Amino acid sequence: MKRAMTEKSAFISIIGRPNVGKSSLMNRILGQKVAIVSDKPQTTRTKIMGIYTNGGDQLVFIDTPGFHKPRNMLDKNMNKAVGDGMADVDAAVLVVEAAPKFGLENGVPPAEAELINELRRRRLAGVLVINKIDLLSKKEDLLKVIALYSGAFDFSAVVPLSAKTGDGTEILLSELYKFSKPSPHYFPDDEITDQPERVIAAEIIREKLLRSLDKEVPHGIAVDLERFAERDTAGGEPIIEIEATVICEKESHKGIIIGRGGIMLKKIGTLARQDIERFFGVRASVKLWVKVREDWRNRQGLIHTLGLD
Ligand SMILES: Nc1nc2c(ncn2[C@@H]2O[C@H](COP(=O)(O)OP(=O)(O)OP(=O)(O)O)[C@@H](O)[C@H]2O)c(=O)[nH]1
Ligand SMILES: [Mg+2]
Repeated sequence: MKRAMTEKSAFISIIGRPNVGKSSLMNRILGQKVAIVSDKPQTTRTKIMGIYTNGGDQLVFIDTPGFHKPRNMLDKNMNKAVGDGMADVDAAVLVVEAAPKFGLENGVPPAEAELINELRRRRLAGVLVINKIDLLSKKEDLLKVIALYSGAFDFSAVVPLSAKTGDGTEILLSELYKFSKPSPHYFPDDEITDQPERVIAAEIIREKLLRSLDKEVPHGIAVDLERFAERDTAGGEPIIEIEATVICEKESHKGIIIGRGGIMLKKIGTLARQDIERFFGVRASVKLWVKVREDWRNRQGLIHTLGLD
């Protein structure tokens, strides 16, 4: 059968400082959560592909870790993933906040300035997304952000939106379709991410850890998925069995993660199981252990084992 539509594709990377809502935006466009989200900066640690197919158009998004000043080897790997995520794309979406917590009196902040330099160096087209407009109380603030960034780079479009409410995302999509070129789709039309199922499961567990823990504990956490197996129960119902080790940096952190009488770890396991069941559409069981690996974020071998390079 011949296809009536011409297929068009574009690769789009999503860049910006930590916590501005890059992953939220990609999830919102895809209509499904493929990248985890939390209120802690540096939630995303590797580049994550999200594939959006709408009729003849296929937009392949690359969500990247928040670009920040590196403090350890993991940070350096994360910043490198940002660069890798900008290679061979048709355009980049630079995400900033509508009402940033820091002032803009001193011009474009260093993280964004560096990313804009990178756009120039790579001769990449950029679309500016001003996210979190639902939090905006003063319209003038938005105008200031627009003026500041428009003066710093010739963006193809400036789109204020809210990844939370979905307001403005259609406008963004209509701008991004402009980068599509006639080409067969790179991925099957029903595929939405390049992440293997076991990575998705590990990430869901890490999301629950990030959301349940505070202070310096979340940043030093990794999840090592040891078992991901699908089997049928005696009743013939499919179930996914997951066993994972939570890696942390200090004995004191281990205590916090487990909680009094194991209550915290149990809560995290339950929250993760519920999300895993929702994502995969079958029952799941989640068993968690906690291990200390001192300073793992500076050990390339461990970073590699955990798939974070
Ligand atoms: N109010 C509001 N909150 C938002 C919006 N978009 C994202 N957030 C919140 O902002 C926080 C960070 O969102 P993420 O999507 O994880 O941000 P990110 O840019 O991917 O962060 P990193 O992966 O750390 O770089 C979360 O608490 C989100 O719920 C929005 O449009 N409005
Ligand atoms: Mg993210």
